[in-house]
Amino acid sequence: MKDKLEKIKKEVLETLPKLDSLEAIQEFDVKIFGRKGLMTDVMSGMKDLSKEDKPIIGKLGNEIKNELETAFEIRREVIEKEALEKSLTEDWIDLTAPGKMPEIGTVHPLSQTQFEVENIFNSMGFTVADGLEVESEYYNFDALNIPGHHPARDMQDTFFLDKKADDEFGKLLLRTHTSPGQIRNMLKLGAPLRLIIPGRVFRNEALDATHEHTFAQVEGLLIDENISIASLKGVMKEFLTKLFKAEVDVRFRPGYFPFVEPGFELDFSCLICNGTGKRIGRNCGKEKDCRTCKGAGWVEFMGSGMVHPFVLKSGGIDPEKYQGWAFGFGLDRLLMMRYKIEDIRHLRSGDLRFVKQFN
Ligand code: FA5
Repeated sequence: MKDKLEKIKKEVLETLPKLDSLEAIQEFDVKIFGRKGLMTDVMSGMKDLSKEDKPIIGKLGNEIKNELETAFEIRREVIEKEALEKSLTEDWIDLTAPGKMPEIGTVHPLSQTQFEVENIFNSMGFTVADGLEVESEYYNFDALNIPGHHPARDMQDTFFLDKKADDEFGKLLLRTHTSPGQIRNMLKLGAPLRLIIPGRVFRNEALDATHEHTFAQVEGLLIDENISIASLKGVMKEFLTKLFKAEVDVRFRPGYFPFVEPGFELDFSCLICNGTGKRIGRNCGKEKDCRTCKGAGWVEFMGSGMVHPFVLKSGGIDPEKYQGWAFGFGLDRLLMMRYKIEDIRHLRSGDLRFVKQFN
C-alpha cells in the first residue's frame, strides 16, 4: 500500500505542472480523490491491514493526501493568476474615453404638482383617498343630485362604455369628474371626514388650448358638525399660499353645481399683477390689462359649496347632524398657471422636450 501511495504521489506531482486549465485540474482531482478515484481505492484497502500496519499506513495516507491537496490548490492559484495577468495585458480599456450617460427619468410635472398638493393638504389633516376611473352613471350623476333628465349632465359630455346597463347603477362610463369619489368615500368611511381625491377624469370635449379629453382634478371634502363655508376660505387661502409660496387671497362668487347648496366659484388673486388687474407694458411702458387675469385681478380656480343634503344622504350620512363643504379644481390648469404653459395639450403629449424642462 505504501508503494501504491508513493506512486500516486509521484503521478500527481509530475502531472499537475502540465495541466494548464482549471477544468483539466478539476478532472484530474476527480481521478485522484473522487469516489472512484485512485486515492480512495487504495485507502479502502486499509481494512485488510494488520493491527500494527494500520496506524502507520493511515498516517502516511493522510500526509500524502494533505500534501497532494495543497499541490492541487497551488496549481489552481497559479492558473488563476496567469489568467488574470493575461487579461490585464491583453484586454485593453481606454479609461480616458467618455462614458455613456444613462438616461434618467423624472417624475412627470403633473405628478410632481399632485404630490405637492397632497403634501400641503396632508399637513392640514386631510387624507388622500381614491376614486374609480370607470364609474357607473349612478355614482357619477344620480347620487350627486344630477338625475337623468337634468341639464347639468350636458355640461359634462360623457364617454359611455359599450356594456349593458345595470338595473340599479345604470350604464358604465369614464368618470367626468372626481366628485363620485365623495359618495364612495362617505359610504366607506362615514362622518366625520376630511379628505382629498386626486385623479384622472374624462370628457368628450372639443380640444383646444385649455380643454383636454383627459385631465386631472382634485376633489376636496370635509364633513363634520357645525361646518360653514368660512373654513373652506381659510383652507384654500392657506393651500394656495403654500403652493405658490406667495401671499394669495381668495374670493367666492355664486356658482351652480347640483351637488352643493349654496354653490360657489372660488377665484384667487392674480399672482402676475398682484391682484391689481394692471401691468406696465414691457415695450411701451404704459399701463395695460394683465393678460393672465384679463384685467380682473382674480383668476378663476374651482367649483365649491356646501355639500347638498341629498348628497349626504346618498353617502349614508345624516344631514340633520352633519354638514360639510366640497370643492373640485383642475390640476392641469393649475399647472398651466403655475408655469405659464400656454397650451394644455403639451402636458400629455409625451414630448420629452417639454417634460425635461421640469427636471
Ligand atoms: C366639476 O367638475 C365639479 N365636480 C367641481 C366641484 C366639486 C364643484 C365639488 C363643487 C363641489 P367643473 O366642470 O367646473 O366642475 O370642472 C372643475 C375644473 O376642472 C375646472 O375648473 C377646470 O379647471 C377643470 N376642467 C374642466 N374641464 C376641463 C377640460 N376639458 N380640460 C382641462 N381641465 C378642465
